[in-house]
Amino acid sequence: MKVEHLPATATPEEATAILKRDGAVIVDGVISSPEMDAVAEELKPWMDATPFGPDDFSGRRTKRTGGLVARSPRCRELVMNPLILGVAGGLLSHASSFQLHLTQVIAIGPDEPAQPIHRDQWAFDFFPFPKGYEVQCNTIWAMTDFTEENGATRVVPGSHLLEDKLRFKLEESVPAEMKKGSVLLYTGAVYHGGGANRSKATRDGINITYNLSWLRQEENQYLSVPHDIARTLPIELLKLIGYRRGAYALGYVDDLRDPIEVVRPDLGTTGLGDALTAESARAALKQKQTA
Ligand SMILES: O=C(O)CCC(=O)C(=O)O
Ligand SMILES: [Fe+2]
Repeated sequence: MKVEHLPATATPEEATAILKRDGAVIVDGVISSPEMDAVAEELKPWMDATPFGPDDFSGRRTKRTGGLVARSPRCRELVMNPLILGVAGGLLSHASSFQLHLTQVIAIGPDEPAQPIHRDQWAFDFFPFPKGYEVQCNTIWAMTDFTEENGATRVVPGSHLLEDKLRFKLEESVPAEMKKGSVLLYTGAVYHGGGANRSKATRDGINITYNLSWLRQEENQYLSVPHDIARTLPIELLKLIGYRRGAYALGYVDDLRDPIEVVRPDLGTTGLGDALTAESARAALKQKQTA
């Protein structure tokens, strides 16, 4: 039992198939080590200014730094990565669209004990979603190498299809070991948790997650991204952070206006049916590959 690795040349379909089968998959080297160092440099002042967590679940030796769309142009690229969007679109294709759920650097400090094993979808007030109906596609980008010793995320492969509210011992999970620049993808239903950090250095990962557009976002993107910054973002990213309707009508503004009009009045109403879908994510990937 381990988390399967794919090369960065894998197609979204290949990664989605393993994600659906195992509840988790690692794509190696999605960006290079120097590219990740550049991301880390951009994030450092924000991470330095972040306090440690307030409770055992957040981690009292762990720092969680959010607001990454507003704070880090390089993280916007990670959020919009075509391969990742293709996988998210594939996993969540049973709904009409998906959106950005949260952005958060998770820096697990030395001597932090393991986080309790959990499902991320428990954030939705522990609603018992039907088995196989995934509501989230999650990523953790390795900012440092992830090793069992330094607190690599622990995963219970295949557990996305088990009963809800189970309790697992750490020995029943495996560490998602990977190199800096690699990405762990895992579903909202798979049981997992941050590992214990027994090393002398911090384990840094960037948690970027996506969820179905009819659910509430964990990180409030409208308040985390000031309008002055939102105005400057690419349209596809604006839509992804929620400036569009989810399903037919969710999230409209006053007289049935498209929410994107509020920050980009120049665009006018783009109408219904403009949501980011698995299909549009795949088309964007193809466009990038042939460019
Ligand atoms: O940092 C990690 O490896 C995982 C953290 C996690 O699962 C969470 O905070 O929900
Ligand atoms: Fe989690």
